[in-house]
Amino acid sequence: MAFDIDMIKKVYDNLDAKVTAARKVVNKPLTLTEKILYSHLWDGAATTAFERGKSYVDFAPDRVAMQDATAQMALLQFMQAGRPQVAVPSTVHCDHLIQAKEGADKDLATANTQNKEVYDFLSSVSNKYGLGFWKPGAGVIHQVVLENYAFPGGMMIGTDSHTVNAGGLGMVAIGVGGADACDVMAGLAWELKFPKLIGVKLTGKLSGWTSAKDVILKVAGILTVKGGTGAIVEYFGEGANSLSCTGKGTICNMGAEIGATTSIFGYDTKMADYLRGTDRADVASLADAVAHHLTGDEEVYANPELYFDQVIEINLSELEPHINGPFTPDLAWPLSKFAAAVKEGGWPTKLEVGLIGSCTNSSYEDITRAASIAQQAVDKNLQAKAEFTITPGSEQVRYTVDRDGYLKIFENMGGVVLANACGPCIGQWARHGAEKQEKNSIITSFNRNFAKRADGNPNTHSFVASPEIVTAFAIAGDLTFNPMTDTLTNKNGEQVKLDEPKGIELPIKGFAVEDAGFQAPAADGSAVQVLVSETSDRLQLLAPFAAWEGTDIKGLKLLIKAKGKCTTDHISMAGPWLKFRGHLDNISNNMLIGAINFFNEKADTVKNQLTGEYGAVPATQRAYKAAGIGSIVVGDENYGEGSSREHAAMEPRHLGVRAILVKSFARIHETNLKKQGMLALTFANNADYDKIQEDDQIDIIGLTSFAPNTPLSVVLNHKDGSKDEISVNHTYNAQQIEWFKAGGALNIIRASVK
Ligand code: MIC
Ligand code: SF4
Repeated sequence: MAFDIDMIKKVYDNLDAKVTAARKVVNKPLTLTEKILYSHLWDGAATTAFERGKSYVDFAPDRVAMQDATAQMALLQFMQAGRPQVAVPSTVHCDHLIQAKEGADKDLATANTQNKEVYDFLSSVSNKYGLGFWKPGAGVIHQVVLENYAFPGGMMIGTDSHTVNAGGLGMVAIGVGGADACDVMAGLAWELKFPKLIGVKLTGKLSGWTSAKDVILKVAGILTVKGGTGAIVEYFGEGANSLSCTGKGTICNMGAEIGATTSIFGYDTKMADYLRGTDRADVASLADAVAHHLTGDEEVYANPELYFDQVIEINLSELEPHINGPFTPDLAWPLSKFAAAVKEGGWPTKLEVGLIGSCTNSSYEDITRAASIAQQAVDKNLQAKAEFTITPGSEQVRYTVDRDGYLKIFENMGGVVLANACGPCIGQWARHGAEKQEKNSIITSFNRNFAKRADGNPNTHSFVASPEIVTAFAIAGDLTFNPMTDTLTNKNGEQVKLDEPKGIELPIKGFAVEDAGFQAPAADGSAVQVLVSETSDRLQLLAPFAAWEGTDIKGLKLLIKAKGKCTTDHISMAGPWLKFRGHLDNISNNMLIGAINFFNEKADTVKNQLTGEYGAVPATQRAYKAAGIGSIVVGDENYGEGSSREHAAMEPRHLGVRAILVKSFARIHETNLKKQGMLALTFANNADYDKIQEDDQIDIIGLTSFAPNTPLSVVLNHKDGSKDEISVNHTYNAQQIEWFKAGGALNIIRASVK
């Protein structure tokens, strides 16, 4: 930790000078977001006022966090960067690879055996290059980061889209692909388009059944899965100050679901309490001394419409609990309207499973509020009708809630406590009977609910809500139940009503833990060996991608024209595929298998233009690759929404796809494609999507004069001999064009090492 407190001191020591410099160039009152961004400029100099949504800016993040499923690729890239040690404090967290099946102990033991090779790899790379390593069972990255590393006014990048969770502790924390993390660990700048700013003013105060989760469920309904793209969401107002620090974390966490670059709250007493409660009184004192720089200027919050690009106001006193879904996190239903929506939508009313926990909702407060509902099941003689699981976010939270008797309460209600890991949230759920693909409903306190995500069954209707609402629904076993108004029949045949949840923000006796699961790196790691077996099917050293051939790219086959939602879960599915995250060739066998082919409305069935036959997407692409023919993928809006996994960009690159042409991209995915040397293009005219035909041969023209802000042309050579020429846009800046030419950003770093 010493390393950290020194780093935090340095950030705070420089803050005043940097904010003052920013004030001069921006020349108006500053939002919190601007203060943090300007104080983290690469080289430190705030020389110009950046244009929001336009200027590419180089930043110097304070730390890097990576989870096991993305760290493998990030570190395989870092190993090629030729650096002896990471340049900024960095950590690896083993959380995604643990499958939920029988309960915490057994599942953890199984994971340790099955993933041994990967854990050994991550632990030895961490040891060698100076990264902190959090062992399997220590908890989910974002909860562990909030408890140990996040600090107000800091900047962090992480190889996971929910890195944004640390905004709850006043940090600009942003999800990125592994290649970006590799750059920062190698001591290079990190580039981001200066974001737009959305202000959310919170008035009033939460009460009763409503919780912090409902704020973001409501915001998701307002902004939709695309509405936050390219923007940082800054929360403020008296309502914000009344929310617990972990509640703020929940709100920021799910900001990933509206595509926001990140979300943030200003430093306040709730954050100070949380820092002190998690053994960081030293950080709280340092933050107190610079508190005025750790929140937006008063003028900004008094007249937000003058300083933010968009302002939303939510009155917490009037906010209802929300339930979002199915299949998308932005379909927001206030509790009072949900039962009708379920009936109208024809969604299965019987609830099969309620799942609480995950990185989104695992705080002491969440657990105690949910437990106050679970206790009533016992006290009021109710039999929980649905199955119920709890995935604690960290060993520290698990140990503490166990000590304080809360896990017992869930067990008494019939709940199963799973390992401190992602588990069902990322499809690491050996759900009994899921293979039958029956239509069914589940409700979780997680953040994402895309088709197939939790259990691989496309017919599972997954809904997202707060832990206390999930618990109440699990007791009722019925999606049309409204705990605020309805009664339930207990074992004695009596009608009983659930009382409002009650929670405790921070443990009265303090947090405790026996073994948090942390392994510090060797002081000198130069002698540590990192071994990757050539015959491994889990790990594969990376071979450099080929550089651009220097000409326009012609004769590309259309691999797939994806229809509708195409998230990173559709492009590179998680669940059973997570085990191949360190082996590019093997994981490429899942490429786009979830995407729906526009021409036949089927998943994983595309026409092979060489044979005329229909086959799986990866196999078809491998056939093109074997024949030395490139291809192109066409997609719809917000392509690559969801996760930060760069596999969704590396797989097509590895298999020979040359370009992705879509109506619009999600931020992280677009950057990931650029980093890997792919062409990420958007239709200048969205209606041109309709011109793409199944047997098209496609040329990309203009590459020899590829330049920022200059569209390229795409020629569609149709089977009947006719042609369409369309204009396509891109957002490459000069540096990113160099990545494309070199065949990927890593090739440039590699060249600089030699
Ligand atoms: C997710 O929630 O989808 C994940 C799994 O945490 C991903 C990262 C990954 O794909 O490994 C994310 O959100 O970035
Ligand atoms: Fe893990 Fe789910 Fe959180 Fe992603 S969203 S980090 S899979 S718990």
